[in-house]
Amino acid sequence: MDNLSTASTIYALASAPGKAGVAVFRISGAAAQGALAHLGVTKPLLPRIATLVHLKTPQGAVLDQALALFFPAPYSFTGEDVVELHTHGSRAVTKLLLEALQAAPGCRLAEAGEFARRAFLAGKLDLAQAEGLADLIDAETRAQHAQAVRQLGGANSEQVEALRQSILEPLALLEAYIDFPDEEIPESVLTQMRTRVASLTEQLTRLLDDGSIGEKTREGLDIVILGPPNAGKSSLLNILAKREAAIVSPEAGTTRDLIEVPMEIAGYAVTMVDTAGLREAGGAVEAEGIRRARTRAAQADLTLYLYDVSDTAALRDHAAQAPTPGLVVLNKSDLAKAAPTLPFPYLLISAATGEGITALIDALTEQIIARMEHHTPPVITRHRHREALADALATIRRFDPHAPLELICEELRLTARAIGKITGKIAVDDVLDLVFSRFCIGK
Ligand SMILES: Nc1nc2c(ncn2[C@@H]2O[C@H](COP(=O)(O)OP(=O)(O)O)[C@@H](O)[C@H]2O)c(=O)[nH]1
Ligand SMILES: [Mg+2]
Repeated sequence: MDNLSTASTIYALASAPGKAGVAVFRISGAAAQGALAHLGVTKPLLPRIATLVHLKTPQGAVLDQALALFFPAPYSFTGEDVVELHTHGSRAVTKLLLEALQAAPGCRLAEAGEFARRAFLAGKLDLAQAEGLADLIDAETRAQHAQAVRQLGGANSEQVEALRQSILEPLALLEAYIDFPDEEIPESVLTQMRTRVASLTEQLTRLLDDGSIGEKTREGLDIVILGPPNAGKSSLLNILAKREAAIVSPEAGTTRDLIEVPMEIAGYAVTMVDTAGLREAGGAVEAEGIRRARTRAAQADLTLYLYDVSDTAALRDHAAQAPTPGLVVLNKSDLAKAAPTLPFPYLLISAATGEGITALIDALTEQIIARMEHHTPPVITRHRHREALADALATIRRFDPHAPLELICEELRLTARAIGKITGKIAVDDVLDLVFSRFCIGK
C-alpha cells in the first residue's frame, strides 16, 4: 500500500450502495473544502452544523440538494478536514457525485479501509479499536454487537495496554543499568522484574485459555445435525431456518452435500449444518457426503444426534457407543405412541408438526450460553490477537532472570512488542495492511 499518501484528499460513499432515502459521502483531507467549491458550493460552512446546499456537476447542471457538514481538523474521524454530504440515496446521484469528485483537484477515491487507517495514524483509534469498528459494522447478533462496542470503546485495548506497561516499567529501570555495568542493580528492581514476569505469565495464560469465545462470537458457532437417513435432519434444518433450505424427501440419501444455514440462537451467530444420513449403502458421492458429515461433526461446537423415534435399532446403536457430548433428539413424535425409555437423556420433537421445537431451541440456548458466557468478556476476538499473546507468552517463558542484563532486556522488549501488536503500539506495516485491508471502501 505505497500509494496511500496522506497528502491526497480521499472521498467515498460511506453508506451502503444502492437505492435508499439518504446516501452519505465522506471527503477527508486538505482539499475537502475545495472539493465542495468544485461542486458549486461557495458559501462557507460552519463547523459541525448541517447546512442545506445545492450540488452542481462540473458542467453546472443541478446534481442534488444535500446536507453538508464540515468537521475541521483535527476534530474529525480521520483528524483531517472532513466534509460529509448527505444526498438523496439514488444510484444516479451517487454516480454523478462520484464522477464530479473524481475531477475535483487533489481528490481521489479512497482505498478499502483508508478512512479508518487515517484515523489510526492520527491517533484517533488504535488497531484493536479499528477492528472493533469493522466488527460493529459487520455485527448481526446481540453478542457480536456487544463485543464490538466494547472493543471499539477501548476496553480490550486498555487491558492489553496495562499488560504491556507492566513489563515496560521494569524494562525501563533495568535498561538504565546497561550503560553502567559496575553499578549494582538494587534488589528491589530485581524483585519487581521477577514478580512482573510471573504475573504477566499467569495473566497471558489465563487470557489465552478463554475457550475462543471472542472468535466464536464473531465467526459463529457450528452446530451439526447428524443421524441416519430419513431421520428428518433436513426437515429439522428447515423448521429451524424457517425456510426450505434443504430438500426433504422420503428417499434415503437425498442430502449429500453439507447444507449450511446461518441463524441466531440466544443472541449468538450460529451455522446450522445439515448432513448426509449416515449409512453403509449408497454410491461414491453419498459416501463422500458421509465422510464430510463426520469431519464437520468432529470440528463442531455442538452435535445434534437426530433419530427417528421408532428406529429402535439406531437407538440401540447410539446407547452402545461411548457417551458422546451433544444433544440427542428423537423426531417424528407425531407417529410414536409413547416416549421410549432410554439410557440417555433426549428431546422428543416432530419436525412435521413443530412439537418440541421450542424446547429444543431452549436446550440449544442453554448449551450455547454455558459455552459462551464467561464472567469476563474475552480480550482476544481474532486470531491475530491470539497469535500476539501466544507469541508474548512464548517469549516470556524463555525468560531467564540469571541471563546477562542485555539479554533480559531484549526478552522483555520482545514480549512488550508482541503484546503491542494488538493495539498497534509498536505496529509494523504488514500488521496495518492486515487490519485495514479487510475494511470496505468508505470505512
Ligand atoms: N410424520 C413425520 N414425518 C417426518 C417428520 N420429519 C420428517 N418427516 C418425513 O421423513 C422423511 C425424511 O425426512 P428428511 O428431512 O428428508 O430426512 P433426512 O434424510 O434425515 O434429511 C420425509 O418424508 C419427511 O417428510 C416428522 O416429524 N413426522
Ligand atoms: Mg436430508
